[in-house]
Amino acid sequence: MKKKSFFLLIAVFAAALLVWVGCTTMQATDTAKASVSEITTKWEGSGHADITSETFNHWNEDDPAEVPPVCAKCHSTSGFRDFVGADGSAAGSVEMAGKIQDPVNCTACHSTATHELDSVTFPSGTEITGTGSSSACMTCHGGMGSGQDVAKATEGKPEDEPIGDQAIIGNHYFAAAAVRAGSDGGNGYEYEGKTYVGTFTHAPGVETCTTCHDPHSLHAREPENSDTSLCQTCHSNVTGYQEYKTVSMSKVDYDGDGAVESMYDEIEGMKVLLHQAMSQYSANVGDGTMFGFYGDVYPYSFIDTNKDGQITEDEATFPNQYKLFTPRLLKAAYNYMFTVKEPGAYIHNGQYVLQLMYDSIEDLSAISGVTTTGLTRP
Ligand code: HEC
Ligand code: HEC
Ligand code: HEC
Ligand code: HEC
Ligand code: HEC
Ligand SMILES: [Ca+2]
Ligand SMILES: [Ca+2]
Ligand SMILES: [Ca+2]
Repeated sequence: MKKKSFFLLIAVFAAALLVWVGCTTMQATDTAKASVSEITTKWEGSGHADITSETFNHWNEDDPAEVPPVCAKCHSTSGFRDFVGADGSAAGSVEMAGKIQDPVNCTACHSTATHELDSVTFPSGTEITGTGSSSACMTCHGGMGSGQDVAKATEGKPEDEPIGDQAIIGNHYFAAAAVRAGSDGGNGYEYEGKTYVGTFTHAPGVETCTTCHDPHSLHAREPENSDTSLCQTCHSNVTGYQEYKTVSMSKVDYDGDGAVESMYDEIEGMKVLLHQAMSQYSANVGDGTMFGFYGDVYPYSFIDTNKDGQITEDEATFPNQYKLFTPRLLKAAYNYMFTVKEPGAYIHNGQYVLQLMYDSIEDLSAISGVTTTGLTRP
């Protein structure tokens, strides 16, 4: 479908929806409701409406050109409606392949079935209930894997011997809900004998996906009748998204670089240390082939051919994939990717990803030589 006619269709549909939402409204408020055209404009500018994104075009060349049921829940509106049962099929499962170029439109989130949705089941198998209007968000942003997949792949195997032809395990992309839920969701690789923080509830007024994110623009909400940003009420230096990365509440030097920095920078520092630990560990086990991670190129896990501790573009090629994971390295790499592929982790649950990375560094330390001395575990 042409982009223009697609948006026209959305506009006509949106008008009808307004009446319907108006009659059935889930959360009636005193504040004047945003007009449907305002809502539609906001939505059009969001990633959910980006009909050109790889996310909605990845299967175009397949025969037949459709999104397989296992991917359709999050990669098409038709698949999401199938998942919630809005298409008359069973709820909680996807029966049919999804449509290509079918981004997250109004009818994904606005159906009786979606409005009634009040829980989410994470890939770990853990169910969280009472999730209200954030349920849809959490369903698509809950990720595709969990620490349990890593546990299964490593169970009973010697920690420091290559498993053999083992690719990196990740939990997919933008899994904000999985990170935010912390150990309540159980999606990180949690080491035995350690305890982990649960859901990061943040502060009153910004406790859920939909109180913090405008569900249509996806940006942070703009409080009504106020000149301040949603964040500024509590973080006085934050006037817009440029400053999110400067917020520092905990005032702890987690990464041990001698400076108390923002949560964002502490996480960045911990990431660098964990990458160092993983590459030095890999050089000291098996045949010494060095591992490195490169987030921009699938499958992200590569051989560091010149052993300089980083993967450059020339090394990030599919044939140069690293598949010599030992159980210990596979666990650490999972936690690393869990953090890297959720760029908002510093807002959604910084402490959880710091704990996971700290424990990964510690687990590798005897062989990697990178220790936790000077680091602080939240
Ligand atoms: C049907 C699945 C689905 C649902 C439901 C969903 N999302 Fe998304 N979301 C996606 C996909 C897919 C992307 C990536 C879009 C792209 O690549 O253009 C995305 C992107 C985003 C982004 C990144 C910013 C942007 O503009 O791309 C944010 C923030 C976001 N979603 C928040 C939310 C919130 C909040 C909700 C609930 C109100 C929600 N999502 C519900 C699938 C979903
Ligand atoms: C639980 C929801 C969910 C499921 C299930 C899911 N994805 Fe995704 N996927 C997402 C979200 C959210 C994004 C958006 C991330 C972004 O824009 O970077 C995404 C992005 C992608 C991308 C684009 C990555 C990029 O770098 O732009 C590809 C390719 C992809 N997924 C493949 C798959 C495949 C293949 C399956 C099925 C085996 C699948 N996904 C199942 C949620 C999901
Ligand atoms: C990713 C999910 C999502 C998508 C896509 C989405 N909405 Fe919404 N919408 C919500 C949620 C959640 C609310 C609940 C109201 C709130 O929390 O502000 C809402 C509220 C509304 C309301 C009530 C307005 C109000 O101020 O309470 C209308 C009307 C509406 N949406 C129309 C639309 C239209 C039209 C589209 C498509 C252009 C659309 N929505 C796309 C999630 C979504
Ligand atoms: C109602 C007050 C309030 C609002 C609104 C608010 N925050 Fe916070 N924020 C806090 C408090 C309190 C903490 C510390 C919570 C804790 O550690 O338990 C915090 C922690 C954080 C952290 C982690 C920092 C650290 O060092 O632990 C980040 C990042 C953050 N907020 C960003 C934001 C952004 C971005 C917004 C706007 C979208 C926002 N906050 C809105 C009160 C608020
Ligand atoms: C305290 C406010 C707040 C809450 C609560 C919150 N987010 Fe976010 N989220 C943000 C901000 C701010 C960004 C932008 C981060 C940036 O640009 O660095 C963001 C980024 C994102 C992104 C974009 C890429 C990524 O994964 O980092 C997605 C998707 C997302 N949030 C989904 C969710 C979902 C789903 C929930 C509920 C489980 C949620 N958010 C809860 C404030 C919040
Ligand atoms: Ca179904
Ligand atoms: Ca520091
Ligand atoms: Ca290199």
